[in-house]
Amino acid sequence: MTQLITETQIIDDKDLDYDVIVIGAGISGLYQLYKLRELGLRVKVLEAGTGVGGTWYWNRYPGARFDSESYSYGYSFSDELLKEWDWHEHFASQPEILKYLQYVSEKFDLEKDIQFSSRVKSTIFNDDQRIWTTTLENGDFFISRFLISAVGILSEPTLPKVDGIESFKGRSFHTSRWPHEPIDLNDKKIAVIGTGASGVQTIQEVCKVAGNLTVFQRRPNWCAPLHNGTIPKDEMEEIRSSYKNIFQRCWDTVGGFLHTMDSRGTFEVSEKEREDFWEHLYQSRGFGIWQGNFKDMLIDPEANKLMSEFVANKIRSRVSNPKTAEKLIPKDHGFGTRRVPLETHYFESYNRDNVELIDLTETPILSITADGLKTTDREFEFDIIIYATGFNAITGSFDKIDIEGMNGLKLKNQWEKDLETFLGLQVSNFPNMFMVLGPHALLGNNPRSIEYNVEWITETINYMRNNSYTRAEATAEAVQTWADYVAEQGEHLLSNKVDSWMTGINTNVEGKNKRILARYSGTAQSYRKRCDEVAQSGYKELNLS
Ligand code: NA7
Repeated sequence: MTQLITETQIIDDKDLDYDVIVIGAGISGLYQLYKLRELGLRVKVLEAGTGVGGTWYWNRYPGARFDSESYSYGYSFSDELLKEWDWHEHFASQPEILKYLQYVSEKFDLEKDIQFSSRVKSTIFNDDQRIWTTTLENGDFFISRFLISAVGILSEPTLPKVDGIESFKGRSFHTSRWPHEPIDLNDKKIAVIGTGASGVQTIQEVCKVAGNLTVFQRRPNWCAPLHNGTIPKDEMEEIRSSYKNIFQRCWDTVGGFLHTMDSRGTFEVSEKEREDFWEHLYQSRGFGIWQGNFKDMLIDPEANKLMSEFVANKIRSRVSNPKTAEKLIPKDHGFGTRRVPLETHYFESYNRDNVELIDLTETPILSITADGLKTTDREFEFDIIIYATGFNAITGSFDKIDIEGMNGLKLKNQWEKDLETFLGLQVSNFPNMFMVLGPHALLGNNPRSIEYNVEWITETINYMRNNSYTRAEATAEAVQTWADYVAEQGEHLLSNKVDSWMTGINTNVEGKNKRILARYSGTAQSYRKRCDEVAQSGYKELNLS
């Protein structure tokens, strides 16, 4: 009887506002919309920004650009798009990337189903009716069968936990909240706090025009040369004719990059061969030095130590002041165990007269003041403060939304206890919610992972509709098995033994001080194999009904 009542309460598809609500209009959300439309579904994408682009809409700081080769990062799904779009740099800058995503959106007429300036405040699942009710900050709400988060893994910026941030009289910006209008940096006294990938890109650009640039560094990162270059028309034609191979290569590598680990071990070659290989990688474009190094470099501490010393010597050779050079060499983690920022004359920035490096481990920041910043050692005056202080990564954008699943359970609370998902795509207790790049999904060269995630989710929804299913919820056993697998795959990696956003650490966020496995760190092949098996078995682990 209960069963019958529950059945009759399930809201009919025609009474829904939409079949699917997608949160976010970045690379994930745009493609998700495109794919769901192919199924003939009614989809609404809710986007907080005023335009498409996600990460590439928000991160407008000077110098923002890809660290993956442009042609390996764009969408692969449309031959027409590949034919039409020309990349102008091997590693495109933010304005070009944003233009690309706007082009995609226009070409496929996506905007008509995207509602901008619409930040989602809450979303609640009703199990009797099998619907999600998603409410915006302005109070508008939408009822849908499915909810798909496409919120990005690095989209919730965090500021340092120091006093006085509000009191600063000059202008200040987080890198990912850079204003849309041009900012005059010429001859200004500028501070950059933070030396991750965003800080490095900002510093090497801003130093060229600033009157004075003071860099506040807590911990240095291992950076390596990007070796960017323009792509002349004829080279672009060559790239275009190789797209099939390019995407096949990305499909075949463990992280979806064009680079993959060398089959040799560090100690299987002579010292000369090793040095020559590293020199070659250091002179080569992109992530090869990180993702295409000896196969044991990110696993074997001794191999990693040797590689780190190689890069340390490069830094020493590029920075004139030996004391500054030592400060720029990481001492608390080995090369490649945190995300490697790729740089262009970053280290040479510190040879300029207008650039000063402040080591916050020696003289921590006490407060931001009306005129600038105060450390334990000095007071500084600035016109502009740039916070390149990172993100509440992976779960931050979920935490920002009040997501309520079965029996009033909040996603935030569930994940605070155990950060667990099924394939990074679903969470138990949150039926009909799918995630693109959720925790423990495949990361790497993200657009490659995004395309795979989006296609898997689309197929799943298609299967449900074809079989008249209206509810999908990952079983607790399936979630546990995936959590165990993620733990096992991550065990041997040195990167999981250091503090970084990849291990869930952010000193500016309450409770994010304990290392966890925030990402899946196995291979793309084993990730996709597992997802494919789930689909082929008729989604048993999703408990469809
Ligand atoms: P990251 O890589 O998280 O870097 C943030 C930087 O800010 C890092 O150097 C931090 O030092 C520093 N930081 C954070 N909080 C503080 C405080 N309170 N005081 C001083 N310094 C601080 O973020 P990014 O935006 O650079 O890059 C994120 C990802 O985007 C990147 O990995 C790419 O995948 C693209 P710490 O190392 O914590 O000592």
